[in-house]
Amino acid sequence: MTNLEVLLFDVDGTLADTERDGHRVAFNNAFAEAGLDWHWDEALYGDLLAVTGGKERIRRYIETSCPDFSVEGDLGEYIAGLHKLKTKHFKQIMADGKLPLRPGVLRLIKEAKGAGLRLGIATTTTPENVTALLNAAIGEEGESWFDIIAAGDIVPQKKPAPDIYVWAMEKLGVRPEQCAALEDSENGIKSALGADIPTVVITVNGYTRDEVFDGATLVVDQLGEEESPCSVMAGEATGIKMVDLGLLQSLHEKGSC
Ligand code: XBP
Ligand code: MG
Repeated sequence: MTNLEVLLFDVDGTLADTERDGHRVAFNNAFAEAGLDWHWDEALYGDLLAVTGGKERIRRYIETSCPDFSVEGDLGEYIAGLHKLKTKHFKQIMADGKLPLRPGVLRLIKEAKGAGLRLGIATTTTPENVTALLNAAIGEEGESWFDIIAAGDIVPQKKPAPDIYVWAMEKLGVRPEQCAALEDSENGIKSALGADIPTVVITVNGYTRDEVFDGATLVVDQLGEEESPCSVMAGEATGIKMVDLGLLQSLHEKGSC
């Protein structure tokens, strides 16, 4: 049996509910600033979330919804410029402080840190976005609570490829059996399982509720707090109010025996 030593957190949808009112709005603000008449409503954005990464998502939209769109020069450079604008708007939305951490996230982070576990981030989002979210939601010391921040284009292939988890574990010098991943999406769990992480807890959100989480250790609606208990949707944990370190350790023990 291998002890649980590291918690690896996804960001969007897991640490905070950032997609609908954060990223989606930032994309639309960037389109407006660039003089484009594109608008991603909630339903369209839900479909586009199948593609991870903002630049990749813009390209998919052009290919599927605006096939005649053309620019002078290189399309990849144009998309990169548009995506920079989007990052600017996302950071502003974070600085406005309207998107808090999801219930139970801060509780679990503090508990794990206090117990001497190491923490990491494994996300497809741009590193600046992670900094902006942690600064706004935790404070300037937020980033320093994490021993590794693995984000964005540092790996060639984004989730569902396992690369970002593999990269984070290599930097931390740990094996998958020492880790648990916290995710919110099908692309996320595929990535974590593809990296051989044995314990994967899913907290669903409005966009991912109906996705398939085969191989998940536990699926809940949120990590939960004393005053807002979680609901278990799949996994061996009946009657729990929240996902805490003790629960993660016992699930990990069972899974890695
Ligand atoms: C979810 C994503 C991200 C963001 C956009 O990331 O797919 O791409 O929606 O971020 P996570 P960028 O792995 O944290 O769930 O526009 O910065 O690429
Ligand atoms: Mg996510």
